[in-house]
Amino acid sequence: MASTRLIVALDTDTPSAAIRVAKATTDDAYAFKIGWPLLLDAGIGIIKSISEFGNVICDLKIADIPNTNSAIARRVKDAGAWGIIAHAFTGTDSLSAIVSSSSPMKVFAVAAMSHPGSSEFINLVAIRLAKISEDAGSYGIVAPGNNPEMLIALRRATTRMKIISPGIGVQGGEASRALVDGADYVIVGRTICNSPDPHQEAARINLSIESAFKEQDKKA
Ligand code: O7M
Repeated sequence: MASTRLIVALDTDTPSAAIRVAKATTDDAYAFKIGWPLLLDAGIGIIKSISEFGNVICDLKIADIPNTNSAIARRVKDAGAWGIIAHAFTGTDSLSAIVSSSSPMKVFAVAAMSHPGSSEFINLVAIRLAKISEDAGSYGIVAPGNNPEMLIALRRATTRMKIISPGIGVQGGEASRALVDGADYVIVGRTICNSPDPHQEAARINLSIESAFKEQDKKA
């Protein structure tokens, strides 16, 4: 669904559950994020299976030398992914290698994270990581939706790149707040995947986003 700002993280216990959630939320999601647990359980063919229901962003958080990064990116692209996620801390050359090997796949780089341990190192260099991401030609960055100060700072640091934000729901962030603070899309996993009705939960989040924007327009 093109107009939604919701990325559903398919963090389920089994591949069949991931397919079930993707099918149920196909009209609610801008994209589906799949990560290591699902890829290890199901194999790379899961990218094609989930693509039937929407854009797939493959979250491998790649962090290697340029040559290895390119080799990974090419395989993910050939498997049919719409987007890929890499770490920016490995430097401009490593990230540029992914960007060069990925087109037309979108590359998102991690600039800051949402868990408590992120304050020990990665978030201390977030603005530098955003600069590396931009210099490497990334399409977007990952920034925490449960850390308003960090999200606002990263939004100020980059106008060109899209921002996708996890940390919503279970990790304390609120979808509409993150979008107002500068995210372009929010990533939601457990709140949707563990719900007895994933479609209803995703629709509720989309509705809360819509009403927050209507409220903002009224104030403007
Ligand atoms: O909504 P949740 O908390 O159940 O899931 C959040 C998802 O976002 C989950 O797939 C995490 O791996 C991911 N994520 C974070 O929670 N925090 C981060 O800092 C970064 C990510 C992420 O997606 O990085 C690309």
